[in-house]
Amino acid sequence: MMKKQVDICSASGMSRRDFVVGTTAAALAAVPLSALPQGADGHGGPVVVTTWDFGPGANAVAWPILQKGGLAIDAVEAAINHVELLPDEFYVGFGGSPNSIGETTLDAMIMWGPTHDVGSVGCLKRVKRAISVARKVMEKTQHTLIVGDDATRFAVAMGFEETSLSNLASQKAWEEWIAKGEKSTAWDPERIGEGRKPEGHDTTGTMAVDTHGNVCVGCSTNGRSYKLPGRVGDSPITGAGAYCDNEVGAAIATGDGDVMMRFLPTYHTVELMRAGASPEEAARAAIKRITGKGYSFDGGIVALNRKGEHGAVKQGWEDTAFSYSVKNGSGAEKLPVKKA
Ligand code: SD4
Repeated sequence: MMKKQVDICSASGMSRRDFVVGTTAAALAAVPLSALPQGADGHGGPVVVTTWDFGPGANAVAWPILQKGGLAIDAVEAAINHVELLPDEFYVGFGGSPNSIGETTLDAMIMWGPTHDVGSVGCLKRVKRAISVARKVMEKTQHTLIVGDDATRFAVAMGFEETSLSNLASQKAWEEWIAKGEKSTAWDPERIGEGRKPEGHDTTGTMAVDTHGNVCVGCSTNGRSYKLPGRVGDSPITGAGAYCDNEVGAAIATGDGDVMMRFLPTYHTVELMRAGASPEEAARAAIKRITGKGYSFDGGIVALNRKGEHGAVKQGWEDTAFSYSVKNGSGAEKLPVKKA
């Protein structure tokens, strides 16, 4: 059985540099990495793309890592950590939207293109940097997904601090919601057609191609507000919340994960790009697959191919300005997302 990569490259005593050359640029393996021109195999790195309004800040954290020739996985983790630790961000990381009993729990996933390796955590409790715990699952275990209190125990064993994820904002939101005396939208059994939309949610998702042509994607969220305890959304599910293939590119989903995860839309998007679709065309087709079954939902898909082309579409979110941000060698932009 294949051993999980330890810290990506140390499993077989390779240096990180050897690992990157050996796994992602096999045809150029005899060439020292430092001698590789950027985009030697036609890839568009370095480039980084992040969802929602935290995109510019997250990309600004990832960019120096990519620019110096660092690995996409380090850039993606740093970008997502940045959002997870923002004190005022309500839908990602600590102090965010609570579940129906007032607890904030986190879902996160990281996927590393060169080895097609994944680490995820679902319903992670009392640990702040969910994406980094997910990376430990990937690097230190043979598993792909660890959930709940056991994910917390794993994180603590890996050296993460156990701490409350509540703050005044999350407590206040929960108290106000309880005071309204309404049942959570999470109790609505049917999402086909017009139903009550899930209350607030966002996911930070970052994908990058590094100077060596390695593709990586990651995402992190505290899921939907007032979810039932134990609920795990689409974000830590491979091909649902995020997906990448080193030969093709990556995609990230955000929105109503309870519906979207039924269609593995990021896997679908990447496979359509493999077949020749542009990122926007692929994302649109993946969204249309969901609406084609009669679902009315709010959500979006952002895609990046390994050439560095990007695109996104959204469904619903009539009053919500969904955007994504891109940083590459030509500059930085924040782009509004069109309807599918
Ligand atoms: C979830 N997809 O847990 C996430 C939340 C999200 O925009 O991305 N909302 O369902």
